[in-house]
Amino acid sequence: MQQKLTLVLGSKDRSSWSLRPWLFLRHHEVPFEEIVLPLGQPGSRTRILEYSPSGKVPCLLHGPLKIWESLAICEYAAETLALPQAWPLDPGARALARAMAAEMHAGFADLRRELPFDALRKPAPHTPGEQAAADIARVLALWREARSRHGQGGPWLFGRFGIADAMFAPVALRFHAYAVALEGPERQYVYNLLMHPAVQEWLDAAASERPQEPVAETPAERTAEFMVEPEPAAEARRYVDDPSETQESPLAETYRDLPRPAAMKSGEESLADLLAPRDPATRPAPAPVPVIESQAAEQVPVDLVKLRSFILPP
Ligand SMILES: N[C@@H](CCC(=O)N[C@@H](CS)C(=O)NCC(=O)O)C(=O)O
Repeated sequence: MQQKLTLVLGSKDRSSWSLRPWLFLRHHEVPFEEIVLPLGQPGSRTRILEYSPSGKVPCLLHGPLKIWESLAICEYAAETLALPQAWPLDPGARALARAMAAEMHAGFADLRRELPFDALRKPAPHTPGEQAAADIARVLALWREARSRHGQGGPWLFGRFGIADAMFAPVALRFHAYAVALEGPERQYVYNLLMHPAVQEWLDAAASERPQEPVAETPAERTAEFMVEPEPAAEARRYVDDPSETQESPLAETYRDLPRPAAMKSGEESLADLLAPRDPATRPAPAPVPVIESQAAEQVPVDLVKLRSFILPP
C-alpha cells in the first residue's frame, strides 16, 4: 500500500524553514501534497499543532509518521526515496556537507534576526551589525570552501544538488533580498539558486499568497542584478522574458561592471542544461512514494565499497 506524502508548510513569503524540504523534494520531482498554513496570526499555533507536534513548520506527514524539523525531513526523504547524492559520497565531502547543514540549522542567529526572511522584499541594502556581518562572512566562506574543494561535478555546493543546498537556499534568498555584496563563486551560487525553477515557483507562489499587496518584484527584476554582459544563454533566462526590462533596473547598472560568472568547465552539468525544460517524453518517472515496511537496505545511496574502506582499517 502506498502512502502519500504531505508537507505542511508556513506561508511561502515568510517561512524560510519550509523552503528547505519543499525545494529538496521539488528538485527531485517527488510527488507530494502541500498544506500551507499562515504564520503569525491568532489561530496559527493551534492550526500548526493539528499536524506538527513541535508547533512549528515544516512537518512531513507520511502514513502514521509525522516528521518535523527541516533537516530530518530532508534526511527521511533521501533515505526512503533513495534520492541520488543527497549527501556527497566521498567521506570527507560528506562530513563537510553535514557539518555545514548542521551549522546552518543551528546557527547564524544574528543574521536571521537582522535579515528576516521575506521572499517578496524588493532587494535593498542593509548594513549589518558586527555579529550579523560575521555570520554573513562565515556563510560565504563555507560556500567558497565547498565549491572550490568539492563543486567540480556541477553548479551546487558539492557538485550535484543535495541537502546542503536545500539548507542554504533561504539564506541565499536573504542575501539577494538585502543586496549583500557578493562576488565570484558566491555570487554565481546565489544566482544559480535564484534561477532554480523550483525557487522561482516558490517565489511566484509567495507573491500569489499576498495578492492584496503589490508584488515586490517581477520575475525579471528578481535576477536583474545578475544580468551582466554578455547575457546568459536563452535557457538560463527562462524567467527573464524581457531583457530591456532588466536593463532599466538600477541594480543592473550597479552590477554591469562585474565579470560574467565563470562558465562551467566542460563535462560539468551546465546551468543551461540544468534549467532547460525537459521533454516530457524523456522526463524520468517521478520517484514512487515508498512503502515504509518494504524499504530495502540497498535503496540507501551509499557507496558500500567506499564506506567499507572508510570504516575498516587498511
Ligand atoms: N528548526 C525548525 C524550525 C522551524 C520553525 O521555526 N518554523 C517557524 C516558521 S519558519 C514556525 O513554525 N513558527 C511558528 C509560528 O510562527 O507560529 C526546522 O528546521 O524545521
